[in-house]
Order: sequence, then structure tokens, then C-alpha cells
Amino acid sequence: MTEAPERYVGGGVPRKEDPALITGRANWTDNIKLPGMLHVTVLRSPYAHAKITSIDVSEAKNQPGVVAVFTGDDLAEDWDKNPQANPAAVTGYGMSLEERSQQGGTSVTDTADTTAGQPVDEKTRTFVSWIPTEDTKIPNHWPVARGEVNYAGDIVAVVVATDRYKAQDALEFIEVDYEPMEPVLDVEAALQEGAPLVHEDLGSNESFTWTLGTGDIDDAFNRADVVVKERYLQQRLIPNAIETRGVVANPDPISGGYTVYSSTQIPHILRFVLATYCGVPEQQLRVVAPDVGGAFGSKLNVYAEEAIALVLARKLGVPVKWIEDRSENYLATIHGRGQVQYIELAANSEGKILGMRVNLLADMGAYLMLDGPGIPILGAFVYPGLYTFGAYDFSVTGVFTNLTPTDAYRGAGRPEAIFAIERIIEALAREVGLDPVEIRRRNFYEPFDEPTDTPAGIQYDSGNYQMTLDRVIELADYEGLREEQRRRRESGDPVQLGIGFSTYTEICGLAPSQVLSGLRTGGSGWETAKVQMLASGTVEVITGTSPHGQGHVTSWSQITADALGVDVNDVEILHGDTAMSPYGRDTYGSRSLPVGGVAVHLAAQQVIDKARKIAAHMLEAAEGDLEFEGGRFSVVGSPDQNVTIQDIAAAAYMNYDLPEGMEPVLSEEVFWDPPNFTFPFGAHICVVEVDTETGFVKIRDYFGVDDCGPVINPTIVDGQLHGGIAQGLAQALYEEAVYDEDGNLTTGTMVDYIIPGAPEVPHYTLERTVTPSSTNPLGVKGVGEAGTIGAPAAVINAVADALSPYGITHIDMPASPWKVWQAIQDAQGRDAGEREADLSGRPSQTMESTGTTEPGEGTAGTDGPIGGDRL
Ligand code: MCN
Repeated sequence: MTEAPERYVGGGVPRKEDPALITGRANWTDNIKLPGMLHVTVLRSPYAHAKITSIDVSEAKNQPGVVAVFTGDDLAEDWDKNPQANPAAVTGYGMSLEERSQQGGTSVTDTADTTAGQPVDEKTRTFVSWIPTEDTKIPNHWPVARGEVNYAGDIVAVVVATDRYKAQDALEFIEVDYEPMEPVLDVEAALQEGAPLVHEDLGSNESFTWTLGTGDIDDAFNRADVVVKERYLQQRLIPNAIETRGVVANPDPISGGYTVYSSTQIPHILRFVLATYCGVPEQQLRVVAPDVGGAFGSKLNVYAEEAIALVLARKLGVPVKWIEDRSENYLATIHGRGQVQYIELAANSEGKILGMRVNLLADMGAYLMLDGPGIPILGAFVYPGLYTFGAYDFSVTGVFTNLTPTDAYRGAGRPEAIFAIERIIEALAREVGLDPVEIRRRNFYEPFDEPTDTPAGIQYDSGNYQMTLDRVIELADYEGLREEQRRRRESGDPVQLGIGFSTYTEICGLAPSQVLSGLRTGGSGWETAKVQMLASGTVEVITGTSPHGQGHVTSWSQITADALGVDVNDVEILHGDTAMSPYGRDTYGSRSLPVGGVAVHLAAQQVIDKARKIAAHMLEAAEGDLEFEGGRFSVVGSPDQNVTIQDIAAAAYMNYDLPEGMEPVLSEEVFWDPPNFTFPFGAHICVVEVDTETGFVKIRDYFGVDDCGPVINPTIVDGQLHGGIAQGLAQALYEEAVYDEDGNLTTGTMVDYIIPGAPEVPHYTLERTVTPSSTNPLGVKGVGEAGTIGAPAAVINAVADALSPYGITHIDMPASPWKVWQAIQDAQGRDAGEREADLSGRPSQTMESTGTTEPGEGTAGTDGPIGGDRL
């Protein structure tokens, strides 16, 4: 134990969690081996939509090592075993169990009384928490399908065996007869009259329609000099955490309870939903998130396999393990995005926006997942972006398809929103003849440091948008880039330069419970922290957040060490185990620092408040005469009279001589429910080189100036931005989940689904400005998703900018070489002919042969948009 030499917050303290992670000492779910543990594999439907006419598991049961094989019907009664009224489990949830069951939704939380005598298949079983409207249609979601499969990947049978390989081999011996049905694959077609239905019993493919409106939208459009209208596609993306999903369920024969270890980002939410879904009393269920190798939102869910593992552990009385393989990850872990966006701006002739209409079709996939319906709703609040105007009209329709269910993927609704506004603002700029910078400047808010009303009916916490834009323009040498672009255009260089802007904000730090209740999220937004000083003077912090790559152990240690004036290595951060922290709202929506980290700060302040009283008692001084610095209370004017916080912790622990009536130990717990969300913002410039002969897009430079308020750990924030931007440019140029006409995923491996590697990711030039949030005492804003939210529009704006001389204004994401090349051919009235397959967009594989042309090197053209006939 040492005294803290310096202030840690704002310094690049190396991540404390990394040594274990990079030296093989991490504890992944798949490392867990328990005595007598059995292994589970699942058989998945090869059909997107089919009736199951029969399943024969007899051969599979006879395979070596197989202990049991179950179909959906075999397990139908098991979901309801031991159902118990569990009122404690609903704490913090907006609706009572009874209300939820009455509207036919959410996890099966019916009490024993209400279920008595009711056939199990008459109830709606579902994992969904966020039910946007009262009349939301919620399909039955059996963990193991019964009678019908609704996407290629739906589970139809489960094998339990003595080892994973035997369980896997036995799957081949299960005979399933399917009667294929017409699949629904497209959200626009799904809503057409006479379209096949994903769930016939629901009578429609529409799950819900949610709307938001402010101001007089018709008046805004009537008054407009200019109206621009666009349709954008947000392709489906597949989250690729390094560690796939996995779960171990362990029955405890002594307590009668269960421990579930899961590679999850939400141990607390998982505990509640699993308990209610599977009828396990919540107090008898412990959930542990061991080391978790990334999630990006995909582990913000309660999955069928987690419920299956718990129910099998209960049925068989032994621990069971299920580990997802990468192909299953692609099929059965949620997908992100999947939206069609219709957006319209009304503006005056000077380019000042008057109003905005947004209408979305959001692909829910086959079932409603935990927050699936809420994802486009999160976006609704930031479609207006950094622009202030008078009228806004938003609606989203959630649509069922026979595809993998969708839910949160890094950014969750906000990358889609910022993409749409940052693309259409460029359309408006073209229409009124303004530069992309000028159109933004004319519509920005003036700098503000107090909550400020927005067109979406919420309040942004603080912002200075002009400052980030001015700085990024300087960093990128915008004038110089335009000059280079002009030279290349004039010289007919086959490699054209594109400069793309994106200025973004986002709604994060999820956040005030009352607002979440109004949005019907089914969850609350507080976070908790307990800071306790041990007898030896070291510190334990128990947090309700659940990091899975974000470095909370380091950041929370910095906050605590600075507050208490102790060494950063004397602080231990404990997380991810509901036995240790029964309360917590976990990690997602870039909430952990603005909610959980702030809770740590507040709890530490309470420890200091108590310590001050003890110090006054020990030093026989008035509390008001004490100052606290560097972990030491001293009497103002008599610095020799002092006592360290460690000595106070020891005295508080011993309880020999504390102030009258004071309880022993220095341990304080705080529950912090913030008054508002946080709204980080930034300005990005992407510079691309587009090879007009091949369609390849190379990102040459990427500049960003981001503002997430005061920074706790700059190295971590840099890392968050680096990874976030990489995921954003991946959507813009590379990634897409593609299905064939039967609903089979054709990008089912990492060969077909292009994740950018190091060669595809450019060098980033990043800077930050600091505009403190008015929402919390640290002034901090979240940053975990910012890069992913800002990047896609910057990249596509750059591609469109490079191609503007052809009259090309848009390329759908991902802007693959094929799409770019095709657009150039179309623009020139050429028949591109048939080409078999799309090409990989990896510049590492393709641009080398093309090379780039230095300014002025190209051949001057005489005709046509760029370099005339050469193109
Ligand atoms: N931070 C900081 N100063 C700030 C803001 C943040 O030092 N002003 C630090 C925080 O202390 C924390 C980290 O940055 O260590 C991220 O904090 P925050 O923005 O609060 O985000 P969360 O911790 O809540 O993380 C969630 C966010 C989301 S929603 C996704 S998706 C995502 C992401 O984080 N998934 C990730 N980053 C990821 N990083 C990794 N490695 N793996 C994932 O799955």
C-alpha cells in the first residue's frame, strides 16, 4: 500500500486488465470445467420458414456418449417447472408481471396461480423487454422450436453428451421432416397485400408502429423553398466478437439454486429474465459474466441457448455447457441494423432546415429479441443531428421477416440516424448550392452548456459543434484537399479524391429511469457502486457495470484513486457476479462511465465525508478546519496535524473510538439515476481515393475531432474511437449479411463476410475538445459508440464526393468495388454486362496493382466528367 503520487484521471494509466488477457490468464466461459459436466449442441433449421412435420431422435440417442436428446415438444413442460410468484424480480420494471402477461408479452412471468391448468402452448413465450406500443404484436418464441421454424438457424433439437464432439456428431443422426413455406425476406415486400406471413397467428407481418412528432410539420413543408427526399438502406450487419457466445449452467445440490456462467454483457438483466422465463426463483439464481471477449451489443440479450442450458441443468441435475461456434454465431447471434429509411428535409433557399420527416421500416427478423423493437426508437432522438429546426415527424414500423432476429449492434439506431441526416444534408447542400461545411454551419446550434431543447423533444446536455468542425477542417487541411481534388479532376486522374464530412451527436449514457419507462423499455437506468476501504487501507469497488473490453477496471480505479488519494494499484474493481453485486444495470448504450463511473465517484465522495468526521474526531479539530489532499486530512494552518485515509480506514474497521453513534467501517453504496442522457459529439473527415477504372475505394486518411467531455483515460478513449471508427467504415465499405432467395445466409463465414483487417483501416488523426456534460458531476459523456456512429456517413459522403463529376450522388452501403464500378458505368450510359460475383473491397488485395497517382500525374482529359474518354 502506497500513497498516490499524482492525479490519475486524464492520464494514460495502462489498462490493469491487460496483463491477464494477453498472457493466457483470462477466464473465458469455455475455460470452465466442472465435475460431471455434460456438453450441449443444438440442431438448427436449414429452412427459413417451414412446418416441422416430424422429428426422429432415436438414432441420435444411440450414438456414443449421448446422454439425452430433446425436441421442442419434449421440453415444452420444462420451461414452466417450479414457477413461483417472484415479486422481487420485477423491481425497477415499469409493468407488473400481471400487466405484462395480460398484454401477452415478455418473459413468461405468470405466477403459479395464473398458469394453473393452462396448457403451456396457449401462452406467449418471449424474451422481449422493450415493447414500444400497447398493441405490439409479439410472436411466441420457444427456445427449441415447436411445430414451425421461422429462420435458418432456429433451434429444432438439443443433444446432451459427454463431450462436445460426440454431441456435435450425434446431430447428424436426428431426422427432421420439414414442409417448406414461403419465406418473407424483405421488409417492403412483407407489408404488401397478400405477402406470406412469418407468424400466421399474428395476422400481419407488422409488429408495431411507433411515432414521434414536434412542431407543425405540414407548415414547415408548405413554407419550404426546397424539399429533398432520399431513401437509404441500412444493410444487416453481423457482430463479430472475438469470443463467441457460451454458457455453463451449474445446479447446486446443496442450496437448490443454480449458477449460470455466460459470456454476456448483462449478468443482472440475464438473471432476471432467465429466472422469470424458466421459473427459477431469482434469489436462487446466480449469474456470473467471467472474462468476456467482446460483445458490441450482441451479448445484450437473453438467448434461447442460455435458457436451454439452465433448464437442462435443472432437468439432468448436472452442470451443462454450450459453446457457440463461429458459423452458429453468424446464424443465431442477433444481427444489427436492417432498416429502410425514407427521409425528407424542408428548407428555405438559404439552406436553413425548417422541418424533417423520417419514416423507417425496421427488420425485426423472426422474433422480437430483448431490445430489438427499441433500436430504431433510440435513433429517433438523433435524426435531427446537430441541427436546430422547428418541426420533426418520425415513425417506425417494426416488420417480421424469416431472417435472424435483429437487436443492438454498436451504436444501435444512432449510426443509422446520423448516416441519414449526414447524407441528406449533403443533398440539401447540392440543391441550394452550398459547400458541405457551410450548410452545416448555417444549421448548427450556437454553443451551449446547459440543457437545450431539440426537435426530437429531448434536451441535449451541452455542445459546441462549430469548434469540432473548425478544428477538423484545420487538421485535414481542407483547402489543400480541395485543391488536390481539383487537380486530379482536371488531369483526368483515374484515381479520384473524395472528401466526406460527418458531424454527429448521439444519445448515450442510458439513463433516466423515468424516461426509459415513458419509452416502455422494460428496464431502468440507474447504476450502483459500492466503495469500501479494507482494514489494511486498500480499496474494493463493487460496480454494477459489466465490462467486456472497455477497461472499466482501469477507469474506475483511476476515479477511486483520485477521489480517495490512494495508489491506483491499491484499488480492486469487482464486477460481473450477481452474488457479489445483486444490483446492477450492466454495460451497453455507452452508459457505464456517465452512470456507473459517476456512481463510483459519488460513493467515494461519501467515503470521504465519513472519513472527514472520523479525522476530525481523531485530530480533535472541527470538520470545517480540515482539508483533504493526497489521501491525507490535515488541519488548515497546522499541516503537521494530519491523518491518512488508510489510518482512518483502520480506525473505522476497529471501531474502538469512533464519533458517538457512528457505524464501523468505511463502506458506502450509491445508486445513481441521472437526470438526462449524455450527448457526445464530433466532426469527422474521411478522405478516399476511388479508382474509377475498378471501383475500388481506399481510405487514405481519416480525421476526427470528438468531444466526450472530460476524459478519464485518454488511451482507452483512443482505443474506443479507433475500434468504433473501424466498425463504422466496415459498414460503409465491407460488411453485409446477404441471404439467397430461400432465406439462407450466403455470407456465413469470415471468407464471405468481409471484416476489415489492419490493411483496410487507415491511420487516424484524432483530437478532442472538452465540453463538460451538464448531466453529471464529472461532466463526462460516453464514447463507446461514437466512432461507429460518426464514420459511415463520412465514408459514403467521401465516395459520393469523388464520384460527383459523374452526377453520381449515392452508393448504397457497403460501397463495394462492384457497386461503385457499376454506378460509373450506369452514369456513362454503358452496359456493365454480367459479372458473376462481387469483388472483395480489400485494398490490400486489390489496390496495390492499381497504385495511386500523384497530383498532376494523370493524363489531361478533354471531354466528359473526369478526364473525358479515358473513363
Ligand atoms: N471513457 C473515458 N472518458 C470518457 C468517456 C469514456 O475515459 N469521457 C472510458 C470509460 O471509462 C470506459 C470506456 O471509455 O473505460 C468506455 O466507456 P463508455 O463510453 O461509458 O462505454 P461503456 O463502457 O458503457 O461501453 C459500452 C460501449 C458499447 S455500447 C459498445 S457496443 C461497445 C463499446 O462500448 N462494445 C465494445 N466498446 C467496446 N469495446 C470493446 N473492446 N468490446 C466491445 O464489445
